[in-house]
Amino acid sequence: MNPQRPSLLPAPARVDVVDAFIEAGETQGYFNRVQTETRWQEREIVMFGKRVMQPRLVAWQGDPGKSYRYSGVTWQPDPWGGAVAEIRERLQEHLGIRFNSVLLNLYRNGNDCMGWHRDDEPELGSEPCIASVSLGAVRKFRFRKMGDHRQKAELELGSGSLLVMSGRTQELWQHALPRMLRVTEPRINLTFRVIL
Ligand SMILES: O=C(O)CCC(=O)C(=O)O
Ligand SMILES: [Mn+2]
Repeated sequence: MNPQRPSLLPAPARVDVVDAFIEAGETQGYFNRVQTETRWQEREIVMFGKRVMQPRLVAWQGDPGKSYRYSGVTWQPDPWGGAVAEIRERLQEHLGIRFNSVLLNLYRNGNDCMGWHRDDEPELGSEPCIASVSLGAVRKFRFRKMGDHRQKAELELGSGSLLVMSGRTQELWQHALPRMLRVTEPRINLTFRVIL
């Protein structure tokens, strides 16, 4: 995939980026449709023993029965939204992978974020391929190596971009979406996954 550009992370991890997976003329339409078609939820999570609101809105869509444990909560998927289903078809054409679920995040502004984590839940299997499509505000995205946080990488994810994490990325690296307080516009991110 995308042989012009080498993987952002060294093997056996693998990260590929396509800047305009969704063309510029289509991104605003997709953003609006995904925003309105999705049942967004504001969730409470427990952090360091305290109950706090997650700093973003979230939703989960997928094939029936593909439930998913995330932050200690078991989610039953909502049905595929129209725009999200179209993006899933495009990903199948591009990657040859039929994703059966997607986690949706709505970052209302630069104050919303996602902390360091790995997408390494057992239901994703070993060496999962996770396809992340971004719409809206440009945000930084960071990686750091497990066991040696001095090894790191950073990139900007613009509207319409596709980031694909595969190989042993989830085992060896964490990723995060940091706060960017000067960002005032919202961003939607869709991480498509195959749940076994
Ligand atoms: O918003 C992003 O780009 C990252 C989302 C993410 O890492 C996740 O949903 O697991
Ligand atoms: Mn993640």
